[in-house]
Amino acid sequence: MRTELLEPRLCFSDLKPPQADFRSEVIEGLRRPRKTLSPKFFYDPEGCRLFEAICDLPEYYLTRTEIAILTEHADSIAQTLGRGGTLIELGSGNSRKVRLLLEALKPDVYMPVDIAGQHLLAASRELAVDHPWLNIHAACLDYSRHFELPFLPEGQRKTVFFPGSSIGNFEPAEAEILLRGIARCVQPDGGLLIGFDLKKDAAVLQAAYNDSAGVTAQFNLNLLRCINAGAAANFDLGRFRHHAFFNEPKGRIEMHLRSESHQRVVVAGETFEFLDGESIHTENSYKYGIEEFRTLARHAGFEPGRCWRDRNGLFCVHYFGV
Ligand code: AVI
Repeated sequence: MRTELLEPRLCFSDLKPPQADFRSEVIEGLRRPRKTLSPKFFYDPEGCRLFEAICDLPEYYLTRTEIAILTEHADSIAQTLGRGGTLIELGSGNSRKVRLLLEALKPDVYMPVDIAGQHLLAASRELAVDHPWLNIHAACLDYSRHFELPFLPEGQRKTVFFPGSSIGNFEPAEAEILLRGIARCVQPDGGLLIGFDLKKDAAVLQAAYNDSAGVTAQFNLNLLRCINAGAAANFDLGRFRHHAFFNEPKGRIEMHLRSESHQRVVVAGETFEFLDGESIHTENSYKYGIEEFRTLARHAGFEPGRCWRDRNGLFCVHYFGV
């Protein structure tokens, strides 16, 4: 781990996994009988840019709705969480949402955690300018692999902020493991403030992942560009198509990249064959009922606290204690 003090109140720790792990994870996923790639690989600088564009799309209600909930209820959220302590944000991206809570929460330390190092650093620098009183300790790491934050200050109450329904991108069993890791990390008196997308009409969900401007399609296809650059591959982006649908029995949106023809692709020296119409499964986005999510969190060692929802019942921000 490399830790640098960049400014008096801004520290950066780099625990990013090596590039070799990216290649081996990609190859392992493509060797499966049903080809799969992890959605965590979407977020190179271009993927981050495209994701931010998705968040502003009219069909993608998630970000807008969560922001409205955080804005409207910032004070009551702060009352529930308490002031001070360490606020750890998982998948902090541009740190747009935490800005809505910082003045109400006044944490002693804010720790944004993200796998996209450049993006994390830029967002942390901007935040430091806008909140000169705030101690920021940014950590570049893959929180889906190991949930350990070794540099956390001892004896301070810790709250994890995990917005954006990113929990929905984990299989329920993996989500439980991640939540258990978070519960361990915030012991003995901390908690978790988490945003998750609620189950709703399939047409609304389907539209959110098939926007008319085609930004989600670009975001999905950009994954192949990342693999071309980072794993010496020769995917032809024109020969794959974005495909997203709501899988009702599983309660999730599935995103795929469908091969438009029978083709071969070389990745790190290994040849992979794609049949016409065969797909690479690139993302699941699980949608939960509130009780369903509470059950998951209880299994991971949390006690449900307050929750805040929008009037249309689209999205939920929930506090859990340990
Ligand atoms: C980051 N994550 C919560 C988004 C989602 O809705 O599952 C990623 C995304 N994929 C397509 N659009 C947005």
